[in-house]
Amino acid sequence: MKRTALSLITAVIVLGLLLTACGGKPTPPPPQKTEAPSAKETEAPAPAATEAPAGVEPAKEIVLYNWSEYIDPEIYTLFEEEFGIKVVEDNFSSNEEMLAKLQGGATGYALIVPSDYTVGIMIEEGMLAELDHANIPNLANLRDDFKNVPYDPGNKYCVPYQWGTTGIGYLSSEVDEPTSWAVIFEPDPNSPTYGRTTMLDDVREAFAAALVYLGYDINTTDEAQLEEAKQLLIQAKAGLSGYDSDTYEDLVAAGENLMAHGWNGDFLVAQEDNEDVAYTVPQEGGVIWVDNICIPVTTPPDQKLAAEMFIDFLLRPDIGAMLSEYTYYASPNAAAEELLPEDFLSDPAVYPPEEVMSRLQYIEPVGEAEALYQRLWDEVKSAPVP
Ligand code: N2P
Repeated sequence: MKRTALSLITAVIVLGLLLTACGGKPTPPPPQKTEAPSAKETEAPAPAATEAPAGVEPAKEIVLYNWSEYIDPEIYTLFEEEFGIKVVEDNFSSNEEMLAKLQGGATGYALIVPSDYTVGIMIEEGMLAELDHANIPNLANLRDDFKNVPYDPGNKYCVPYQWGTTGIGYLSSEVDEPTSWAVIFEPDPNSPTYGRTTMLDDVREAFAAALVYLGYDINTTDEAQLEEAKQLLIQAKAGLSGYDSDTYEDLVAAGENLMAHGWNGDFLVAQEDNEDVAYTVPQEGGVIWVDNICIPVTTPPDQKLAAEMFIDFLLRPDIGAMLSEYTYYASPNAAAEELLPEDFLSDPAVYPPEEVMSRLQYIEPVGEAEALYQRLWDEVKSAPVP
């Protein structure tokens, strides 16, 4: 059992000390392409008051809008015990779903967890509140490179939550390691994976897989390249049992499916149910991402204060370690990393070796081409199975 194997309060601290002594440090992800902020970004509407007005009391309940199975529920219990603040969770399956919901006027979410490129979009659209760092002293625990991510320099709006990669998970007892995305994009009716494979229900992730297989930039805005990627995604449908971003790893662990496009940590957690579940990044490459915890600009001051207290709580070394032990995703928190067990820190599926890192790309905002991606994705989804 990976999730709760250790009593974090005790055993992990001992392990952490041992690790520090051995100098066991994972490889950091490469810096992302830095772009000068666009005119639009610098003109983004000023966020709402960043400091809670004097005398404001934290709200007694806040809602966290998060990806599914992306937090140890025990963290809510510990937070409520200490601060008397209840955290209620609601889930989304993609950045686009979360974004559309907020753009549609949904309020009531004090905390959201967008990926890197979506943070960029939300800052530009003035959708995020500026964080009051005075309420988040544990920001100091972040690893240096996560204190200055290009989409949010200086953690002005968000705090990195977990990071990971996108590749292919498979049942190693039934199929060979998929070394190329061809296993998805050139479906073979004679393969055992035919009809027992899923892809993420996620526009940018799906296009990234197709584009990387074609050898194109995963952030291309070239219409001809995107059209080619669309045709490939339609071709892949013949071998798919569906699109799924929430339960795909469980279906592989159960042997119902044999392969899935998905996120590394989800497959690693599924190894608890079936040790034959494995994860790989195909030779053509894959996606590297950082998810972040942020506060929507519409959040009232009492909820914003409670949300900042929760962010600070997550940044504690023991809570940060608890989070990564549960999700099996890498932590951006240096102090938490020191408490994580050696088998976690040395797992190449969690901390990709340099050879894999060199094949990974970040998804970035594509500006006006976002609508084009969405239209082509709708066409993929509605196309008949070839
Ligand atoms: C957790 C999903 C990970 C989010 N179930 C990938 N950005």
